[in-house]
Amino acid sequence: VGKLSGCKMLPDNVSELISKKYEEAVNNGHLCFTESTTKRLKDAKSGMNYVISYAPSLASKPERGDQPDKNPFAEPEPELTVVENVADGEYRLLLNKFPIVPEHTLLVTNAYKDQKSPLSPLDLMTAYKLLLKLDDEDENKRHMMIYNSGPSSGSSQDHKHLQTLRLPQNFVALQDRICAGKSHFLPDFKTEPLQDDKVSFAHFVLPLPESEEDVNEDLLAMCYVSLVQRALTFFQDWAGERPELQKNQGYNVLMTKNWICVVPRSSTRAKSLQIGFNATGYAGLILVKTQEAYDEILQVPHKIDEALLECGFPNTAGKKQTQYSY
Ligand code: B4P
Repeated sequence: VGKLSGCKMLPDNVSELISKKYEEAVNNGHLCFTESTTKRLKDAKSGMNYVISYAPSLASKPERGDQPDKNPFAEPEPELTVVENVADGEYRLLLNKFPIVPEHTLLVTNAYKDQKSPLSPLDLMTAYKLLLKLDDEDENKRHMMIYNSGPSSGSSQDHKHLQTLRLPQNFVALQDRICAGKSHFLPDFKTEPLQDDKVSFAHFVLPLPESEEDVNEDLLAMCYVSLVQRALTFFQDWAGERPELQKNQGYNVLMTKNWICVVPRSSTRAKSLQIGFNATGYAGLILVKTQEAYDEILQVPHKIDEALLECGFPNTAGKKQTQYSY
């Protein structure tokens, strides 16, 4: 288990620590990696790139793992613990016990916090620092942090956790495309966050500063708050038609070194394709567990866009916040 020196957030060699712990956990059976068939697709209509991971064996997995009533993060398994004290004991860095991509990690709060609680400036900064340490331009390795918040966001565990996973090699996510060539900015009454009008679902994106020295807790918190505020507006706006959304306000946060994105969610599962999405879906990474859904998607990739809309809200590109806000 890695130890921190001084008041550093994460050990310098955290990437090596993850690889070593992952290999050990796979070998000693503490981690259940699920094999999947992956297929890259492009939806010509929305312009979205997809990586479909087809894992039929997950269809029979119980939704909350093998012990549904237990909080797995109250006493995490030592065999999955990579760093016990992250950011002065605020978090633990754990390996995901049930990954479909290798070395998928979870930043879990040590004290119990609710997964519905907003991300704190320290949550955001710790995740950003982890991304900096894991990304490797020479090796073409990029990672994404995701936070599934609220019951309609795809989360299955209520103890606060931020996930970090490696993006597929050379994958261009929707957010990469809309941030290309754009400099960092904060939205104000004149400027809205970026949103691609070709996809059907609402998503709010901000480019992060190119230089990591310009990124700090305050900046990340301001970006996050301005994006979440727009997501909350949707629940307010839809209160008449879908009153249950007021109680179950769910959204996804996605962050790479280059951008941060918030997606308001209206449900976990799409009835159309019978598939569920967590945050990864809104970057174009789609986990499929049934042959029926897999076949339908291969035939008509655009069905994913429709399913993502079904689980989100309609795109508001081109509209000022005042036109859809309370
Ligand atoms: P949540 O935010 O609550 O839920 P989730 O990631 O959507 O995964 P879920 O559990 O609903 O499973 P799903 O079939 O969608 O995160 C909880 C996390 O804690 C999960 O990662 C879970 O594996 C992990 N966990 C549970 N018990 C644990 C324990 N005892 N110790 C350590 N970790 C524990 O997805 C199946 C798997 O594929 C999940 O790992 C999910 O994160 C991953 N996944 C889903 N879509 C993906 C995609 N497009 N690309 C790559 N990975 C993807």
